[in-house]
Order: sequence, then structure tokens, then C-alpha cells
Amino acid sequence: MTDDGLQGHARSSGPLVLFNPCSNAGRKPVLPMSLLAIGALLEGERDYSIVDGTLDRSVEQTLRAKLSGGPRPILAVTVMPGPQLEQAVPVCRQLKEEFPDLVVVWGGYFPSQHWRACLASGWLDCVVRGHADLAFAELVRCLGVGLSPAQCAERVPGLAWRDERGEVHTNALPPIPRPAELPHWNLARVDVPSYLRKTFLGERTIGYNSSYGCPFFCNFCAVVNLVNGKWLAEPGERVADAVRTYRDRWDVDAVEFVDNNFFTQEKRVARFAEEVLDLGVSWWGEGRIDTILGYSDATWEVMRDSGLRMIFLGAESGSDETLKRMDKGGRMSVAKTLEMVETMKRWDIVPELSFVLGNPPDPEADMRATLSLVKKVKRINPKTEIILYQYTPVPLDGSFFDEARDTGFDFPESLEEWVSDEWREFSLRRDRRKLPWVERRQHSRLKNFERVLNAYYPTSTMPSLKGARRVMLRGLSSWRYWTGFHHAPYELALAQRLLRYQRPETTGF
Ligand code: B12
Repeated sequence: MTDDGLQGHARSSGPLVLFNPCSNAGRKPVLPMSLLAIGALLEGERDYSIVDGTLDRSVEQTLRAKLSGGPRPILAVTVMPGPQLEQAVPVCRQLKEEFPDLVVVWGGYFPSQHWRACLASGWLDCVVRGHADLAFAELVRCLGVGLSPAQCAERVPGLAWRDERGEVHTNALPPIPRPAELPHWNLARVDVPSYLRKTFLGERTIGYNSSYGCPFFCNFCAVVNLVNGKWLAEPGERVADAVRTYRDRWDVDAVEFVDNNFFTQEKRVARFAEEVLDLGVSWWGEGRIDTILGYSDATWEVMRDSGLRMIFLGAESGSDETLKRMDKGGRMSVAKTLEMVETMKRWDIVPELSFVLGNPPDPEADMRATLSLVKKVKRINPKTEIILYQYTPVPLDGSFFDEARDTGFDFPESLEEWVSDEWREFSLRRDRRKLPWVERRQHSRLKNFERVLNAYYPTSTMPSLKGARRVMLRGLSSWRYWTGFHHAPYELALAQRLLRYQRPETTGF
């Protein structure tokens, strides 16, 4: 990286702090991979520290101390919709008051999509949208010589900023960098042992990300807004090296690949699996049913033998018509979902199916088709994990979003509104109050079905939920499961509360 065009500006290298707001009330820390990724491009050029709100219970004090070390500090924050936003807003607003020359920069899924609401706050200085590994390093260099975000605009792809008249602007998203060409994360920037968790996969589980993007355009998925159908990845060998390093240095015995689509390329996955065959590490990842169903038996075998335990798969709906309207694309169909759960039973790898229900315009019919498919899947492969999401709009023109808007739906225009209780629940994809086309009775039906399903088939991803506890839940719920009488399952709600029943999609494993 050169600093042509930056000569003549006095350097100011105040503290640079990368902040991961608390992402789950359960305080299950997940390696802040977004920040490790953007930090990697600064190594050797600009010092920085990473602060994690999920780990640090006095995070504001920590941030205050770290930002007090020099002129024009920079606070760079990664933000997902939901709990992270809820912590990021008050903390950043307060720190900006205390440090008037602080530059607050946001990045990640929420600001990449809702940059106008972010800039409308007045205290957030700029956003770098998209996969900003290279763009953020360029912004830091620019700010480092005393330029304002607006003055950096021509140099930073993906930048969204406010000009001196207060008007907001955005550059086009940055080109997605090639993960194979990016520097490795500097894991010395975080306390890795604090991120090792006991999960159903292993005693010492940690996360890794080996690719950016997804080649598909499902219209309920926010990833499309960041990558527009592109997918770029590290080669299998490099992924295996990362896992080997985890194993050798921290005795990791399980890895969660958080890639949006880890299984896009069979050759890469097979190469990775061959490379880690002897490591004794269990692993989990996300992929597409129609893609993986096309894999050879040899690839299935090496995946199983290399420790693959479960695959997160977007089954989405029990209606082929809805799959079409979702732009699921590829060769996806309901028949493929059934074929997949059968195939995975044969290979003894657990399918974790996620469904998106309550889609406009006819959520009733849509829900009926999907709930009956869920029962069919459980008959074929009872081990299948089921995740039921309420369709929650993402700003994607020409999709369900248009139909949602036709019913009066629209996003908040301010961050203060986004962190209100109703919109927080909205972001967790579990609430109907902001979804005009979903009636209360439909939503209760979904929640009641979910309650009964999770009692009759409790998740296997909760290490603490075994033996008598599982039998008790199943016993309590079997009459409801088989009669289909799901109304008012209070006894099951109480039992699950007593057992601290955890849902992987909100808190991770
Ligand atoms: C790990 C993870 C979690 C972890 C928490 C992680 C953490 N940071 O503490 C857990 C399991 C707790 C979690 C929970 C939820 N999550 Co989540 N999560 C992920 C996941 C799988 C990986 C994130 C990651 O580390 N990726 C790897 C890094 C390298 O990539 P990245 O994050 O995209 O970062 C790049 C860019 O975004 C950008 N960038 C990111 N941050 C920053 C910051 C700055 C300053 C800059 C300049 C750039 C930048 O540059 C980075 C490098 O290219 C993503 C999907 C995905 N694969 O990204 C979903 C994802 C972000 N989660 C999502 C959601 C919806 C949730 C939940 C609301 C789910 C729910 N129903 O409860 C909750 C809410 C939690 C919350 N808000 O606090 C959605 C967001 C969709 C949307 N509408 O925006 C995603 C996209 C999944 C999906 N496909 O829909 N999540």
C-alpha cells in the first residue's frame, strides 16, 4: 500500500480500537473473526487492539481507557442487527461525547445495509460497507494523516459518509478480496483460550472463516447485499493449515466454519478433509442441499472420516412454489431436502435444516406446507436438527421485500428506533409485531409447533441435555406431537425454561 497523495499531511497516530459489541446474552464468546480479518491488513503498519463486549463485562471502561492514549483516536465497530446493535449504539454515542475528536467507524452486516440510518445519528462518522479488509486499511491510513472521512471518500471503496452540509453519500461496495491472498489473522491480538467452548462438537470448539460470499441470490438473505452472488475462498490446504495450528497451539478438538457457504466447491472440501483426516478434529459448516447432494461417495466418505459431524442447510420451505419465489435457484426442491436427510442418515452426518416461514403474501399456506415437511423429515431421520425462522425482510429490491413493503412494512430511519425492543426482536427473526402480513394466530401457531417439536425432539447440540431430561421432555410432549394439539403448551415452556433450553441460531452452539 502506498501513501501517494497523502504526502504533506501531518501524521497523527492516536489509538486504534476494534470493538466487537456483545453478540449474545448467553455470553458465549465467538472469536471476533470480522475484526481479526480487518486487523490483519494493518499488521506491521498500525498498532491496534481488539475489545470484545461478549467477554468484557465492563467494556465501556475498557474502551475509555484504550481510547485515552493520544490525539484523534479511532473506534472501529463490527455490528450485526440485534443484541450487538443494542450495545454498540449507547456505547459509541457516549464515547463520542467524551472524546470529541474520536472517529467512529462502523462495518459489518447491519451498517452495510442500513448506512443511512447509521449516518443519520450524527455521532457516527462513517461506515465502510461490504468486505472491507483492504478498504478499511486505506481509511485508517487516510484518517491517520488527519483527513476527515469525507476527504478520504475518493480513496476508500465502500465508504459511506456525511459531507460538510450534512448530506449522506456512499461509494459502491469494495471488490471482494481473495481470501487466499489475504494475510493470516494475528491471533495474538485476542486471548484465544477465552474463545474455546465446550459444544456438542467437542471440548475445545472454536470458529474459523475460509471464504467470502455465496453464489446464490436467495431473497431473504442479507449476504446477497454484501456480495451479489460472488464467492471466493481459501484453498483446502490453507484451511487445513489453520485447523492444524488451532490443534497444535490450543489443543482445539472442534471447528465451526462460519462461512456462508463452505461447501460450494467439492474439490476444495475433499482436499481439506483429506488434509485433516489424521487430526481428530470434529467440524461443522454451512452449505446447500443441491450442491452437496452432487458430491461423490468418495467425498462423503472422506468428509465423514475427517470429522464432519453436522451440516447447516437452508431447506427453507415445504413448497416448491415458495422455493421458486425465494429465488433459491440451483436445482433446489422439496424432493431434494428429503433425499438429503436420507443420504446424510446413511453417512451418519447430522443435517441441521433451517426454514424460513410466514413469507408474504400467503403465510398460512406457506407455513402449513413447511410444518408438514418438518414432520416428514423427522420420520425419515429423527436426528435432523430443525431451525424455524420467521421471514424477516432484508433491503433487497425485487423480492419478498417489495411484497412486504406493499403491506406497509419499512425499516426504521434512526438507530434509536432500531434499538427499541420491537425492532430488536424483529432482528432476532422471531417477532411478528413489525410484519403486517403475519397474523398473531399464525405466529403463535409457529411458536407452539416449535415448542412441541423441541420438546419431542430436543436438540442434540446442548451437551447438558441428556438422559432423563430428554426422556422427560419427550414424555411430556408426545401426546401433543402425535395429536397435533399444540395450543397453549405452557407445561412445555416451563420445562424448557427449567432446563435452560438453548437455541443454536440465537446464541451459537
Ligand atoms: C458468528 C456469527 C454470529 C455469532 C456472533 C459473532 C460475534 N461477532 O460475536 C452469534 C452466533 C452469536 C450470532 C448471532 C446472531 N446472528 Co450472526 N452470524 C455469524 C456469522 C455466521 C459469522 C460472522 C463472521 O465472523 N464472519 C466472518 C468474518 C470474517 O466476515 P464478516 O463478519 O462478514 O466481516 C467482513 C465484513 O462484513 C466487514 N466487516 C465486518 N465487521 C466490520 C467492522 C468494520 C469496522 C469494518 C470496516 C468492516 C467490517 O469486513 C469483514 C472482512 O471482510 C454470520 C454469517 C457470516 N458468514 O458472516 C452471521 C450473521 C452476521 N448473523 C446474522 C444474524 C441475523 C444473527 C442473529 C440476529 C440471529 C438470531 N436470530 O438471533 C443473532 C444476533 C446476534 C447479535 N446481533 O448480537 C445474519 C445477519 C443478517 C442481517 N440481516 O444483517 C448473518 C449474516 C447470518 C445470515 N446469513 O443471515 N451470529
